[in-house]
This record gives sequence, structure tokens and C-alpha cells, in this order.
Amino acid sequence: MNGADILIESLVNHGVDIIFAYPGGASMPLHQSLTKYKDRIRTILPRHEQGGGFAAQGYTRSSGRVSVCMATSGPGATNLVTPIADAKMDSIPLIAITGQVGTSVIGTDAFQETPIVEVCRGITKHHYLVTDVNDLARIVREAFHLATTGRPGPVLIDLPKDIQQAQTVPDFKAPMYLPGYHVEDRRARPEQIAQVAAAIRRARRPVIYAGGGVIAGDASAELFELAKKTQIPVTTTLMGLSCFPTDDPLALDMLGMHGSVYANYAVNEADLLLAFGVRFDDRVTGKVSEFAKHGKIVHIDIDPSEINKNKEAHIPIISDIRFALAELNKVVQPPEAGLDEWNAQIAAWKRSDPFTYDKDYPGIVPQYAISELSKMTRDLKPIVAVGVGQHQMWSAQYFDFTVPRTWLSSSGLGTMGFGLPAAMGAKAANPDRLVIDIDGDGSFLMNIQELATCVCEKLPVKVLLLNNQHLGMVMQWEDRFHASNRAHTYLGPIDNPEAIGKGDGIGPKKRYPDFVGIARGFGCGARYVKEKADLHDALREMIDYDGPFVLDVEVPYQEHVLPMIPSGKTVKDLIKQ
Ligand SMILES: Cc1ncc(C[n+]2csc(CCOP(=O)(O)OP(=O)(O)O)c2C)c(N)n1
Ligand SMILES: [Mg+2]
Repeated sequence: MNGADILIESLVNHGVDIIFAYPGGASMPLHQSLTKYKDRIRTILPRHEQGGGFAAQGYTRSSGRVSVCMATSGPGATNLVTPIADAKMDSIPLIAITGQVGTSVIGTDAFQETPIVEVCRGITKHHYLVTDVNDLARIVREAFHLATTGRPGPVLIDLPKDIQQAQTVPDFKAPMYLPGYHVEDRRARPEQIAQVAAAIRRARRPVIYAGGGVIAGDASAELFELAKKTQIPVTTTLMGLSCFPTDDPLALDMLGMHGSVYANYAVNEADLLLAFGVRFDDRVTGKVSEFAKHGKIVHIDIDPSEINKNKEAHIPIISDIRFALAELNKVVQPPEAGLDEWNAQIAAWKRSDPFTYDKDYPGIVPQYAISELSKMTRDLKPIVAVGVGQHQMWSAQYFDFTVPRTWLSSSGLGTMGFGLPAAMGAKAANPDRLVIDIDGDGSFLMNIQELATCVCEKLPVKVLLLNNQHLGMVMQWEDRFHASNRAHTYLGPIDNPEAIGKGDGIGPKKRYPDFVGIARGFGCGARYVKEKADLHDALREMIDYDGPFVLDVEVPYQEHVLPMIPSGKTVKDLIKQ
């Protein structure tokens, strides 16, 4: 077999059924091989490698199955850098394959040569430059093992063209050689579990702080059981959303910078913080020395490097989270003193400071559009992808998630342009599910070319475009911290008054660009909506449309995401209005 066939057959052997791949000179043998295996692997052609990388992530985030993206050398490879960095930050098991120039010219600035392994060294879990075709089958085995075990992450395989063409007799069962990588013993010990159970027994104001690790570790059911057994309330990070049903009475919703008032108050007053699969990110903690400083911290994570990284834990446990929670559930008892008083206090906070917005606004505010969509689709349990910005935070606040893996957000890297391709990949993985990209106009434009993929590859995703004509989140910071001085956050023509913050209406008089026209040009269904009275009907049309659909919703740009704890500040600085 040649190297290209060995690689593709290895993918098949690892259960890969879809690959997102964009060809070029240095990856042509791989694409030729993909046509041979087309009965077993579907190749989806994105319209930009970044779109392909995010589509692969959407596939993985929604299904839990490892995904694969591929690009040619040079510019193709560098276009994958952002999705790889994104996957690293959010611990997504992604295999990125790049074509490379022939081994004889590596290092000569050959046509379309970039040292992509060097470029990606700090943003992969591991990376390979293959220099011998006899290593290839083993390397692919290792790549899948590394990407999916322990703390998941992206693995890059850079494959020179001559290795793709070289012939050998492959050994698909070649043993892996990974000295120093031993994840199998990361399991909480019985005495550690007993310690946690004892801490829970003594607690009066406990809170569970659950993150993406609970989803990655497939531990939602165990988390639910623990919360129900003990009546301990649960707040989640942005990455943890959907790991615990947000409509449950014990749900405190998201915490952190744009988290709920009640979650932030509860964490601040907690005497026991149970941190599961989280990394004490600065968007969660604010000023880290002040975060959760009134209580003991239990931190369970599979990655030893997370323990005591940002915040010291009183009970640090390196463990697979599902194993740890399952063990804990066997022995745990509810707090001895009862939690009635604590949960009553939390209920009072929920009543006095719920997520809220101007319900009487005559037009459509983004929060309303998201709430309506959430209500209308509740029974369908749709998969929701988002871009980055205000619309992302409002989606996190106002959409109800009841099933794990239904929330896809570029969280750690915060990459605009994530939403549409991620939704596209999720739709490829879940053809029978409703998949919606709730997007901002700035973010949507960054990977809008993927509408072509959605149409041509028959991936009918829905786009709820919350179009405020601005880079809303940056604009909000201008409003709050820079006296509303507009510094390149308006997305229309530069001679419009909004460009310098001097618009007089609630929206620019002329809107730009014509997203409905663009969407139709790609072959999507599309509609523009401005009146509140029309929203329900427009959402219905979007959901029921047979094909990809863009609903361009005119929303005001004056709205701010609240509450807000400014960067590096504490719960005392929480802004409610
Ligand atoms: C690739 C990238 N560039 C820049 C930013 C910085 N940034 C964060 S949010 C934001 C505004 C996003 O605007 P839009 O997508 O319209 O969403 P909105 O906030 O208006 O809802 C920007 C520019 C980013 N997160 N990602
Ligand atoms: Mg916007």
C-alpha cells in the first residue's frame, strides 16, 4: 500500500466516517485515496480550511466521537492553526492532517512549505512529522490514543507528499510507543472519595462548579445523581453548559463574568466548592485570590497540570471524573445540617436577580429572540452553536439546555466564525437533529463561505443571525470603559454616523451587508425580520424550511450583556444595570 492509503485505511479502522478535507498539491494523494474509500468515509469539502477545522470540532463536540480535518501544505495548513488552537483550549479530540512538501526539500522554502509542526508545537497535545512510511500506521494509532485519552486534545500529523506515495506493507497493529504517557491510573483512590464525602457531610453552603470535563468525561448522569442525592446546587462554566439541565430547580446557570447573579453570590458564599472538570479560568474567577475564598475547594480533574494551577485546592484529586463521581455516589450522604436554609437563600437570590431584559421593547431584543427560539424548540432538544460576542453570552444565558453536547461554543479561545462551520459539522454527525447557529453579524461574516458547503453537501443548518451591525461585545466595553468612543466596532460603511458613534436612531438607517441577498445567492432560504409581532412566524419558517436557512433579525445595538463582573474584579464589583 502507499502511505496515503495506509493513512485513510487507518482512519477507517478507527471508525472515522466523515472527514472535512480541502485539497492541494501536497495532499492530492490523500484525496485520491479518499475516493477509493468513499463507501466508508464521507469527505466533506469545506470552503475554507478553518471552516473544515471547526466543522470537525462541531462533529466531535456534538457526538463525542473524535473527528478529522485535512488540509494541504503551506496556506492550507496555516488555515488550520486557529481550529487547532481552539481545540487545544477546549480539550477537543481532533486529528488534523496536513500535506507537507517532499522530505527532500523540507527546510528549503519549497513552494507552499511551512513548518507546521513548529507553528503548532504549543497548541497541540502532540504532533508528528512523518519521515518514514513504515511509521505511519503506528503514528495514526498513537494519534487517536493521544487525542481521546486523558485530557482530550488535538493531534497534528504532517505527512510529506513522498511519504504519501511511498509503498510498504503496513502493520496496522504495530504497538504504540508512548513512553511517559500513562493515563490509565488516573482514578480517585477510596480514601480521597471518603474525604470528599466527609466534606460534603459537614458542609452547610456547598456548590458544585462543573465544567467541560464533565461533558468530555461523559459524567452528566453521575453529576445529576450526586446533585439529587445531596441537593447541592450546580453552576456550570461556559464549557459545562448542557452537562446539567438548566431547567432543574438545582441549576444555578452559568457563573463568572456574564454568569448569573445567584451563581456568583452562591460561589462567593460557599463553604465548600466542588470543582469538577474545570480549570478556574479567569472569565470564571475574576480576581483569583478573591474567588471562592470563604470555603474549602475540592478539585477533581484528569489533567494533573490543572491541579493547583490557578487556584489551590484543599482536596485535589487527579481522576477520571465519571469514575470519581460514580464512586462518590456510592458513599455520599447529604449534608448533616441540611441544606434548606442554603437553598432558600439561593431561591431568594434567584427571585431578586434573575436574568432579565426589557420585555416592553417595541422591536426585537436579542435576549427575546433567543428565549422564543428556546421555547419553540424545547421538545426537539436542538444542538446550538454560536459565534463569539454578546449573542454568545445571551445564548448561554437564555437558551435552556437539557441534554449534554447540545451547546457548541468556542469558549477558551473565543473564536469568531466558529458558529456556522461548527453547526455544519454537528449536522453532519447528527443528520436527524435540528442544528441551529445563533450568530452575530461580525462572527457570521468570518466563515460565511460555509453556507456553500451547507447547500452543496446538503447540511440544512439554521442560522439565527442577531444582527446589531456592530462588534457588539467590543462596543459594550467601549460603552462601559471608554466613554462610548467607537474604535472600529461598527460594521457598515465608514461614512455612516454610527462609525463614530453618532447614530441617532436605534439602528443605522441603511443596513449592511444584505445578508438575505447573500444567503439566497448561496442557495439558502432567507428572511429578514424586524417587527416583534413577526418573530414567531419567522422562527417557524426557519425551523420548518427544507434546507439551510438564514434568519436575519434586526436587533438594537444599545443592549449590553448583564450582569457583568469586569475583568479581574470580584463579585463585589458585579454590575447589574
Ligand atoms: C477571530 C476573532 N477576532 C476578534 C475577536 C474579538 N471579539 C470578541 S467579540 C467581538 C465582537 C463580535 O461581534 P458579533 O459577532 O457581531 O457579535 P455581537 O457581540 O455583536 O453579538 C470581537 C471583535 C474574537 N473574539 N475573535
Ligand atoms: Mg454584532
